[in-house]
Amino acid sequence: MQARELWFTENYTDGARFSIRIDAQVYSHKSRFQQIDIFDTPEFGRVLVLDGCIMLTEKDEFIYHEMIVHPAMAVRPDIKRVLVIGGGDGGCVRELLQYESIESVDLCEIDREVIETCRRFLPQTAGRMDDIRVELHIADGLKFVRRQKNAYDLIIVDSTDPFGPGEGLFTREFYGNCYSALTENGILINQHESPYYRGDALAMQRAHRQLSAVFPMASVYQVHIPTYPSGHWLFGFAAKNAECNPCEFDEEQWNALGISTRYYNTKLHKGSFALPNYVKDLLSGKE
Ligand code: AG3
Repeated sequence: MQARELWFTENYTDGARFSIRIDAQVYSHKSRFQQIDIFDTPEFGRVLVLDGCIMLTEKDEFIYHEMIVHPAMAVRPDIKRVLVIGGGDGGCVRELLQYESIESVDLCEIDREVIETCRRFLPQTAGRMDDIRVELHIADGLKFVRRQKNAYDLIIVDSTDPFGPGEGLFTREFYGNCYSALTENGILINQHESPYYRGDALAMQRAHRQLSAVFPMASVYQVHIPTYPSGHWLFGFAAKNAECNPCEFDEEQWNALGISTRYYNTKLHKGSFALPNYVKDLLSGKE
């Protein structure tokens, strides 16, 4: 008799889906905010799924977490105080802690159960959240950031898609509060959705519009993440200083830090800001 195969499927659109074969369902629970699932898979290792959307897999999370952290750190090596909003899996925290120059990392995650679940089942990302430099805040990022003024050199918005608990993290009001929470030359990095499928592209256009309304410099860079819709994903890079150029930085200085990365390097950093024409058109509102 043939063993029954189990598959997890994320629906991308009415006409496209992505499936991964499952060895075992490790955890499944509905928290106050969302459905949390963990699977073991032969192709991607352990996988974290929130509300039916893949958040990370052990095999490709390094791409996302390196690229959401290192470009800002290369451009502003003097960053000392960092706020991560979302990011309860700990992947951003792990990458940030590679910098000895960072003094504190505040992690503001709305769903305590995401942190607890990742600590239990995903040590690869969550393993460094107990570091002395890290402070956990279980709170709504929207409200948390409203109370901070001139407090952070870098804010990283490591959110879910703009539905459910992540929705408020794509609004102009939120970006405005981030602006005030940042120090003078502060930088905001956010997960900026995909330009490819229509629904994702609309969300990413809206995010760019709202960010550009608040920050004098709002740009976008791209990254390849095999387990996200279309594999083509964007991050936003916004700065309070209009003169900030995310492609102008001292490559040698970053390389001398000896930070270990499997995806990021300073040449790729520069290249990732070169965008396809259709993405440029989407961003300028032409498409
Ligand atoms: N943040 C979620 C990215 C969006 C994925 N979307 C999707 N699969 N439809 C990931 C958090 C990793 N720290």
